[in-house]
Parts: sequence; structure tokens; C-alpha cells
Amino acid sequence: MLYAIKCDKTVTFSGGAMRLFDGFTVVKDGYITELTSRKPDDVPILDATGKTLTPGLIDAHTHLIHAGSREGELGMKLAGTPYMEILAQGGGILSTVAATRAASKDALKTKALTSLDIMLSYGTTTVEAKSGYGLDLDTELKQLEAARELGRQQPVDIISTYMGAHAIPAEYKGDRRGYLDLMTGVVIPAVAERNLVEFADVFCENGAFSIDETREILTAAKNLGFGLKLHADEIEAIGGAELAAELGAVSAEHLWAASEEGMDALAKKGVVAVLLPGTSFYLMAGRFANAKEMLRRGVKIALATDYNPGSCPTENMQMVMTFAAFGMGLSTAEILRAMTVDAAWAVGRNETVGDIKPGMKADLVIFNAPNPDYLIYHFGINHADRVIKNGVIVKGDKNIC
Ligand code: IZC
Ligand code: ZN
Repeated sequence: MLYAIKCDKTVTFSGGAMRLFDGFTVVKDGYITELTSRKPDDVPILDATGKTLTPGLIDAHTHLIHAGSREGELGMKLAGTPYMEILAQGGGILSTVAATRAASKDALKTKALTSLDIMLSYGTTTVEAKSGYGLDLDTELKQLEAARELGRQQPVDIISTYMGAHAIPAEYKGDRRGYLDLMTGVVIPAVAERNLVEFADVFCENGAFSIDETREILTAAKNLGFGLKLHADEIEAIGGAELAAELGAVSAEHLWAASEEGMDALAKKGVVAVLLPGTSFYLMAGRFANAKEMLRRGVKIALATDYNPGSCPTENMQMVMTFAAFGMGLSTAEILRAMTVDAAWAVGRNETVGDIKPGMKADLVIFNAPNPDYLIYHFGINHADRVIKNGVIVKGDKNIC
């Protein structure tokens, strides 16, 4: 299939800074082949004049596959019970673990498919998905198989991450050593053998996994060829960012509490900081990751939803744009970069997606917005008019004339 999209506000990052190109983006057989200001001859035109064309959004941090929901904890949250306290009482993550263990693979897929459809409708074309609601071997494999099957069944690309180190399961309460041995000795090798994931992640936080435990788990995963990610310095600065740099992780995620030394370590090692301002909002944290300071220190940042049933139940990347602007003070250009070209680095897809330039996959969003600022300015609604995945219009009017 060959066509060209005509748009006067085409967001590209070729050459570094965000640029608005006025012209035609030529799409052939799922790829972008050319950006040209001259109308190509004999090619159908998709007219997006007066709208904004961006790369498909990349949501680099989600807990997509799970069962159940946690609105039952809303009252406790609003009364001020901290997130980690709800977990310590056996709720939080552990309540989603119970629901996910009880669910069939088909039930997990059906629920996640609804979320993927919502994501796509808001402009997300690539998503990272973490396991970690099974914790035991069978349920972790069930979650990861569900992700793999869904990746083949619907348009959004799914990049899988093993995150068994999300919480200590009830059956290992009082036996942390036993659970670490299960992960490193049984589950991680089984996941590797089935080639189910690209990355491993650990919830490295007081009340979850310590720095030394995180190092042990991620080293076992690294030895079996996994790329590394860490939930780091979300609530307390315990050195998660520094550990991400030490281990050569692809990304460190959350980072509200990251120290300046931690930020410098990320910059030095080229570890992408994946920031989740929706979670700051939803946990009523009263603070956001210091994105401006990270950028000043040369850290590459990505912005993602953290979609999960506890600390950020939303699939909507456009809402995250709003939180990033009004919570972190990021500019429109910084936000769009962090959801496209730099988010692609966080999931190891920088060669294929995240920018509008020849050779990239034609993953694109046409926003019903006269300019990029408008996306952030007029908040809380869905601006996506058409979503294109591998050159195919998957949301919105499918006609090209
Ligand atoms: O289910 O609460 N932070 N893990 C670490 C989460 C949030 C997901 C959840
Ligand atoms: Zn998370």
C-alpha cells in the first residue's frame, strides 16, 4: 500500500531538536519512505491539513496483564494510608496477585485486549508490559504467554518484561531467601528458555526488594541475556539509580526521589529515565520526578503511563502529557520527545520506531489539534483522530482519497 499524508504540522526529531515539517509523509508497505514538500504524483493523499501528525506514542512502562481492580482501596488511599502500607497489610499488589492467579489465560487476555484498544485509541502504538502478578512459575508464564499471544493478535506492539520481583508472595512470607532462589533458580531460567521476554525488572524499594537483592536478581537475568530495567528510587532514595548505572540497565523507572549523584550516574551510562507523572498524581505524592534537572544533567527521559490497577489505572498517554507539563514543567517538545524518539530507546526500538523519517515503521498519529501545544493545552479529552500502525489506519476514518 502506497499513500502520502499531507500535514503542515508534522513532528519530527531528525537532526536533534523537535521540528515541525510542512509537507507530505510518504508511506509504503508499512514504512515511511520519504518526507517531501512537493506533492508526490499519482499517490493517494490522506489530508491532515490543520492537524498535528506525530510518531505513534510509545508507552514504555505498564503492568498491562492482570486480573481484577482495586477501587476497593480508594477509601483507604483517600484517608491517607500510604501505598506501601496497603501492600504490607496484604492488599495492593498482593490482591492483584490473588486475582491474577485465579484467572484463566483467556480472561487475562480479554481484559488486556480492552486496555490495548483504549491505548490505541489514544495514540499508543508500542507498549512495554511487565509481569509480576503471578510471582509463582505457572502464573508468571501465564501472564507472559498472554502478552505474547496478544502481541500477535492486535495492532499494538508489546515488549515483554519479567518482573517476578514485584512483591514477596504470601507463601514465602518470612522466607525471602526461598523466593529469591525460586526466581533465580527456576522462574528466570524457565522464562529465558521459552524466550518470553526481552527485559527483567525489579521493584527496588524499601518494603519491596533491597539494593543487594535487586543486584542478585538482575545479575541472574543478565547472565541469561535479559536486558535490565529497575523500578528505582520511587519513594525513597536508596541508590536505585546508581545501581541501574552499575548494572548497565537500559532504563531506571519512577525516580521521584533520585539523588543528583544518581542522575549523574544515569547520564554517564546512558540509562534512560522512564518517568511516570500519572503515578505521582494518583498516589497524591505531592511531588514529581525532577525531570527538568535530569535533562539539565544530560539524562535521556521517557514518559509513560505506568498503567496498573493500583498506583495508576489509566491507559491514556495524552493525560500523561498534561501531568508532565503541569506537574513537571516540561515543554511540549520535551514531552513529545519523551513519548516517541526517547521512549523508543527505553524499550530497545530506537532503530525502528519513535520518529517520522525514512526507514522508520509507519506508526503515526493524526491529532485533531492545530499544533502540538494544543494537545496539552486542551486537556482531559482524546485528540487522536486517526491512528496508523505499520501503515494501516487502525483507528478513525479508514478512507484515503
Ligand atoms: O499493582 O501496585 N508500583 N508496582 C510498583 C505497582 C506500582 C503496581 C501495582
Ligand atoms: Zn511500575
